[in-house]
Amino acid sequence: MRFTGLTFVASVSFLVACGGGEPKPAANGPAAAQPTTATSTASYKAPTGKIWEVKMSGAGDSFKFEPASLTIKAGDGIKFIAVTGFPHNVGMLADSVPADVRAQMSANMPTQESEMTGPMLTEAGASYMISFTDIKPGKYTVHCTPHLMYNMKAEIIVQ
Ligand SMILES: [Cu+2]
Repeated sequence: MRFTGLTFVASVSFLVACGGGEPKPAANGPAAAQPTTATSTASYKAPTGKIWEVKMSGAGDSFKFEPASLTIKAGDGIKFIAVTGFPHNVGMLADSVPADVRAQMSANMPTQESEMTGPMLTEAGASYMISFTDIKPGKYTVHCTPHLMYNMKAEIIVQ
């Protein structure tokens, strides 16, 4: 009886933790199966510099970030504010973020709906802040998922 029960539990753990991959010691459990070890090492770093504002608006088939290009300094923050034409969101274009920046960028984008994508802003005045503290200088692109087909994008140049 007892032996049968343990065997059953061990089999289930194996299926859940490994999903067909190579066998691993059951002692480490599902926590050890997380593939995102690089991402989990960074923690949120609040802005220490200027807070910029970018408006998100739209009507008809024209949706935009204003300004659509912004030059900031590492340590600044950008507050994206829905004005009209919502719902909007702010997603960091993954291709614009070098591999060695992703962990910190992701950590600096709280409340994500998917990787480096903020929550939906559904009313006027709703906002989403991204901190650029400890973000390497470079050119980053954000887009709005609901209005991708209208090319709703902005370029953030971090100096
Ligand atoms: Cu939008």
